[in-house]
Amino acid sequence: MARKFIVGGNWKCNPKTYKECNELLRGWKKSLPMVDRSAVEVVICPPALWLTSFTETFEGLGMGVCAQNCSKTDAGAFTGEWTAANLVDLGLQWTLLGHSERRSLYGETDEDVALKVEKCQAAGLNVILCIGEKLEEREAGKTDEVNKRQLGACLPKIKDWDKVVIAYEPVWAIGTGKVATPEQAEETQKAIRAYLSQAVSSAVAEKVRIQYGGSVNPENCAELIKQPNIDGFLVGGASLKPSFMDIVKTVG
Ligand code: G2H
Repeated sequence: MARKFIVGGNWKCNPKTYKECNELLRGWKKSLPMVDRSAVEVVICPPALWLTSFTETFEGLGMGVCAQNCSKTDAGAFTGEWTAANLVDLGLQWTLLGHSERRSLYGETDEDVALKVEKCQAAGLNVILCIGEKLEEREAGKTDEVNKRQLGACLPKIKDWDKVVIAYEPVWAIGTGKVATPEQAEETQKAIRAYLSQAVSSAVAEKVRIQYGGSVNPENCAELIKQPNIDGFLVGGASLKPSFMDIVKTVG
């Protein structure tokens, strides 16, 4: 069965005001009739404070709402955290996990990410699981090794693969304007799929969707999406612009 494309808009800690969010959404509404949403699933990841403010608007636009993170614990004395079950209780269906900014700026380890995956699986929450190598790791020929390590830590926790999307995001391409070439992204994503085939099963490898993320924009997305192992994108900076819809249209 063909994999349905999926595009995520990761707003990170943006925009600066609620008003700007509304303006962005108003602009997107105008482009909507042009988008074939049967061909592409779209999920938007606003900052946590606004997750529920826009649920109706996003749903009206045919888009899912996605948190950017969740706790590795259950409820308890964990100031500043929210659980996978909290997200489900609010009617949300998605969260990102393991984004490289969480790993590098907030010290999240492979084990932390695996625990979070476990909580999301238990709560029935869909996960976009981010993995990817740093520049020095790519230059040392360790790209596949890093991806296998980050993904491998999570494999024992995943029982329901229908609730997992993988986002391959080379760290050197994130927010730098330096996008991976279609050949680089395809080669790496093909290797991720081959690893899943060997470590889990060929059926899982065949059905799991793998996004590419890192400086995707309306100009470079058309060539990337032609690659057989690229099933969509996780878009950061370009998802804060009206032209994000051009990416969605290109994919769909
Ligand atoms: C990678 C990506 C979104 P950007 O972080 O997850 O951001 O498209 O700005 O590189």
